[in-house]
Amino acid sequence: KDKRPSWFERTLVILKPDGLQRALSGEVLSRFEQRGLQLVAAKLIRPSAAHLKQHYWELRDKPFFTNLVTFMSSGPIIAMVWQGTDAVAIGRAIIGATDPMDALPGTIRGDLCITVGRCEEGPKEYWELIGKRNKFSCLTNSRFRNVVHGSDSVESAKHEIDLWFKPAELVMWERCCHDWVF
Ligand code: RTP
Ligand code: MG
Repeated sequence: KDKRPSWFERTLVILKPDGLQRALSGEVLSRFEQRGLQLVAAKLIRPSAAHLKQHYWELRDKPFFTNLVTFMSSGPIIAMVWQGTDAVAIGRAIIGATDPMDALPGTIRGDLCITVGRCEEGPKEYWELIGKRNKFSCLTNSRFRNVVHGSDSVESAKHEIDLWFKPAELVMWERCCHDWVF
């Protein structure tokens, strides 16, 4: 039986390449921090495609899988583990809906980005205008830019944290901060 207290729940959050390129790291970290989650691990890395395929393995049959992996490995990212009561659900609430067009104001995606998965739409003239040979050639550049990833369940959070961090990389705040205020 899992005897850990409720505040021990953890979620994996990734600041995606677009978030770093747009200098949104402070903004994104602030939102998790100010809500009251604790940062227990963080690293700036440029992940390999192989690593990202593992991370997004459940989406392997989706038509956008390859382009998602290419985009996510196109630059540095910040992988983080946030801890607190209902950290997974709170994390998803802070992040907002997958498609920024559906994300509510007040969420990261609702406040900080507009498009995802809409690049292939539009008239042929548009693609000629922007000099693309075909409508798919911009996929890796323009799609999937929704700033952050957040684990979607407690189970997948455990799996994802194991994938991105060694146990020793996770710090234990409760050992030094008994009177922490949320
Ligand atoms: P994430 O895993 O990145 O936190 O996003 P999510 O749970 O909100 O959405 P998920 O279904 O897991 O998709 C992972 C990422 O793939 C890209 N995506 N593109 N229809 C599309 O073109 C499409 N659907 C998903 C997004 O970058 C999404 O965050
Ligand atoms: Mg997901």
